[in-house]
Amino acid sequence: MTEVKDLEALFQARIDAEQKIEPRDWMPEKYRKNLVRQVSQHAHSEVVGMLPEGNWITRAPNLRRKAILLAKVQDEAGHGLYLYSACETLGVTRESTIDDLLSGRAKYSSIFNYPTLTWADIGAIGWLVDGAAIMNQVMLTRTSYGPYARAMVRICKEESFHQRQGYEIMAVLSKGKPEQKAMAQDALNRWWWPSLMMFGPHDSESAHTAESMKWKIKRESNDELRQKFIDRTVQQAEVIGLTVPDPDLKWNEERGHYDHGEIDWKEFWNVVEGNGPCNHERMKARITAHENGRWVREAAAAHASKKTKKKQAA
Ligand code: BYC
Repeated sequence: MTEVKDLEALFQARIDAEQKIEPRDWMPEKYRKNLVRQVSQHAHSEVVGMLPEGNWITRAPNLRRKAILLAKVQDEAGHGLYLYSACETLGVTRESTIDDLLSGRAKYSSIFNYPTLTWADIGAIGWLVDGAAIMNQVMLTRTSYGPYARAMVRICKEESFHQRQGYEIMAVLSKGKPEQKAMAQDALNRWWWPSLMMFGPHDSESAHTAESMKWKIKRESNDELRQKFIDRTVQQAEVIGLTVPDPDLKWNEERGHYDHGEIDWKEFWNVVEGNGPCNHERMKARITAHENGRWVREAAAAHASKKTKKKQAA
């Protein structure tokens, strides 16, 4: 009989040879659990992520903006669905995964616990939040687990459109009246630091990075991705005449990167632990939506069982 140690060595050899791991392949239990953790948190983030922007659908400034925002929010729902499906291929049911979110056991991205106070926040979310998301997710199109990698290909195409539409909102506001430019700057001021927190703790504090990199679940570390995001976004801010709210931000010729100020990790962990400005509101909205959808799930299940019975009788 093959020993677990041998199976693990074979598994690692497949990862090193860039072969994709598929649902029926043998995998170490820790690999499976790590993926369920990351993919389910990712799915929850997509679904909870609909709430801050959904808040502005009825107040979009014109029909064009409203249609774009509606489409974007629907895209996020779709991303959640692909990711819940990818999770199911790892042997967990969708019901139990969603239950973990609604009972508060599961995490979702800290960023969605901040409020959207003005229309410029919709621009800032697209530009910064989707911008940070795509920076992190492009590497996930090459993640070692097949169903997750394939889901990420489509998600990234859509996120890239989201990022562009957010940047365009910010560009238009920045060229507008002084009040509009001030609104765009205020949104950048409030979303900048929370966006940097999306990448997670520093590598030295990150519980999962080393193992996830060994298994090629992640291909770049939290700090590497955060740095890439800063380098790219600072230049985009300059182009539209906005100022990144970090007095320590400075181009470092030697490193070929921007140096930046320290992130407030106390604020980050406070939000992750459920005490951010909107944590309670977000959970309440998800629980209400789940309750309101109960009759749809029951009707769909009844219809499916009626169809199965008909087939069996035939
Ligand atoms: N917020 O060991 P670490 C989107 C947790 S949605 C909350 O570095 P890892 C979008 C982490 O879970 C964007 N918790 O973890 C949707 C861990 O706790 P546990 C979401 C965070 O997994 C709508 C602990 O801290 N993107 O695109 O190696 C509109 C230690 O962290 C956060 C994804 O989910 C955080 N920000 O690295 C617009 C991408 N950061 O699990 C946009 C997939 C860390 O031990 N996920 N934690 O209890 C990943 O790439 C990785 O999971 C992370 C963290 C980079 C986020």
